[in-house]
Amino acid sequence: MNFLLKNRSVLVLIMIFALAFIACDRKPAGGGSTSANGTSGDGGGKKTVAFAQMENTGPWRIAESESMKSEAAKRADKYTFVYTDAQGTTAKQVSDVEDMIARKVSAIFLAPREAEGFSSTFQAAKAANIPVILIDREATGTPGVDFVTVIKSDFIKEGQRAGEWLATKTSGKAGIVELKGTSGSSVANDRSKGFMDEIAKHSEMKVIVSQDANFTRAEGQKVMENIIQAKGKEITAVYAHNDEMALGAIAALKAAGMNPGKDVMVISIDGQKSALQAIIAGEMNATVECNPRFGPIAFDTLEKHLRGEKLPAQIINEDRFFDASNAAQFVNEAY
Ligand code: GYE
Repeated sequence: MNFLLKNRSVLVLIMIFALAFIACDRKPAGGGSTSANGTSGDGGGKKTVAFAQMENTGPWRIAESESMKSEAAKRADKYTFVYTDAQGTTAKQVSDVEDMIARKVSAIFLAPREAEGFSSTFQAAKAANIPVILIDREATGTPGVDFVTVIKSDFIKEGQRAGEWLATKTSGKAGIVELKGTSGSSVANDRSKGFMDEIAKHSEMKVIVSQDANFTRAEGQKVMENIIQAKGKEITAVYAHNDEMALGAIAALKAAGMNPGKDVMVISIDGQKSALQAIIAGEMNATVECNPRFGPIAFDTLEKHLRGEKLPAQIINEDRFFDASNAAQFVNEAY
């Protein structure tokens, strides 16, 4: 009897161990390491973290993507990195994020192309318990509810700084062309607002044409060519929402025999290498920095969130200002 009892308890023990072993071998919900065919989760102790980029054209965005990728590579012991490129289409970006949710990634970084269009995606991520951190642009929703937080520059301040600088350099008198970024983006709205608020303080500063050129050099050039045809010498300044459009405008001004940097002041935002080079060459006047190197702060913020730290609604990057006084000093470190 004693012998039998002992044997039974040994058997029970073996069964418990066997069950525990099976349970351990099974990954928790969303488990499984990333495989070539795309199913993923938190296998092998690593978390799969995804970045939904809106497009990957122009030095700013390429620098942002590179920064995210290289930071993920530095932390490769902890994360498997998934990257998607929506190629300039908000609808594709929404479906990219939906796919990430379906793959049960552990966290999503999103650089939203437009402010609207993501609310149901935020709900789906929330239901799946996947934190979403916005980087570089805002999207409509409540931080701490729809997404964790947003890391970005202060776009209104960028516009104000550009307006203030132009007012000083032109003694408050200018016929300005405004080349706007992608319509529907939080950046374009804020960069316009900040600039307009600032120049409203000067009765002889006027925006004579304001047009969307979608943040690209080619569109900046084309739009500027048409504006030069219509307005010619009325134009004494260009305010572009990014360096790429400013460089397009500079090409158009030069082709029309006008003198960018001298007869026509050119100021923009970003601080990419070719803009600093244009400042050094005297064809562009200034650019407000908007730092694209989000990798370190994005991953640090995610880790704070995973540790349960409370995060602010917005995390604002500190940016510099480049003009003829310091462009040469910073050109080598620019992207
Ligand atoms: O200035 C521009 C890019 O969202 C802050 O988007 C970013 C802007 C940046 O295409 O060059």
